[in-house]
Amino acid sequence: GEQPSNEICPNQDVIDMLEKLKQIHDTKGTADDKWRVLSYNKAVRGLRTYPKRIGSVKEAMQINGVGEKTAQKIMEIINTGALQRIRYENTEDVAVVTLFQGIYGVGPSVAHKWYANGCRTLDDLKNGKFGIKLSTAQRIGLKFYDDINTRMPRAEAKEIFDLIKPIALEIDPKLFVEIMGSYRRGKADCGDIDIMITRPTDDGKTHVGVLKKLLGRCHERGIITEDLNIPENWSDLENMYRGLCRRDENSRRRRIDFLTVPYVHRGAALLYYTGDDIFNRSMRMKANRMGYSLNQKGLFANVIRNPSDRREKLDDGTIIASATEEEIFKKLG
Ligand code: DCP
Ligand code: MG
Ligand code: MN
Repeated sequence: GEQPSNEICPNQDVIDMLEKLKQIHDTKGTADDKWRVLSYNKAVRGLRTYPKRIGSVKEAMQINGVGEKTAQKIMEIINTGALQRIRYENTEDVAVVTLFQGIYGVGPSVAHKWYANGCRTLDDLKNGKFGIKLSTAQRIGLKFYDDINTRMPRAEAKEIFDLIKPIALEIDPKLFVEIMGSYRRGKADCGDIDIMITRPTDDGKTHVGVLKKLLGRCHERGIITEDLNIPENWSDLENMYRGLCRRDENSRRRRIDFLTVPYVHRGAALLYYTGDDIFNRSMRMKANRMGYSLNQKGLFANVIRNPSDRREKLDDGTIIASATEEEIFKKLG
């Protein structure tokens, strides 16, 4: 389940320390760091449900997702109350780079580049110091830095969704409009609002054109306030839009994403965009173990991959489930 349990975790101090180390690796963002983030994620998952205080490296290694190196770190935390690795990894750039990565559209590489150029504060960026040029989206991200980095209560996500859904249905009553992401997982607060739009095609029509119209009307009504990423080709069945919205003039700005997909892919897309990312990874692994391949378009059989680079598909295979989540779950047993 997604919600934290009410029971007290006997290894909470260990989890907190590993999360801190994970955060540092996430900020550094090299390929190695990314692997470490994944591995600490797995370990923390296992630790959360482990019922008693860990007493040895050997015991720690029995926990799902905990390897030898992590087990040693766990015992270091338990025995000393600290983790030397955090001090070693927490170089002076980490705080600044973390700050910069809070700007919409800024990832580890840009944040490190700005740091290397001499930038240290958001004001340095606002004032164009050190010759740094911001993209339009980054400028908006900087302007609404606090709003964008504040999660909203799920009630507010619902209120905003309830404003937008009727506007969409006004445009076309046959639309399928669904809220996804953390809201659909039942989380108490949401980083953004993720909305899917699609439409059955049995009458020969599609949802093409709806998103552009909807965004226009939401802008007119002051619900959407800034665009961050606009689709390149409005005539595609599959589009992604990212922007900012607000419930009313007195509310904070909130991040909002719209996704349009072909109707036949809605189940796979719902599954993927509801997540979370760790759940998605396990689902893809489960599919792979059964000889299938799962992505946001569907579940595929007979995909042929390049043996020397598994990421490259030599044959897309045949789609065996995609319209509903139920059929995907069924095929995966
Ligand atoms: N997703 C994913 N891998 C990514 C990014 C996203 O699998 N790298 C999927 C799972 C997410 C979903 O897309 O749950 C929506 O992405 P969000 O970034 O909106 O994340 P959430 O809605 O889960 O959380 P938040 O409340 O922070 O928005
Ligand atoms: Mg979200
Ligand atoms: Mn999102």
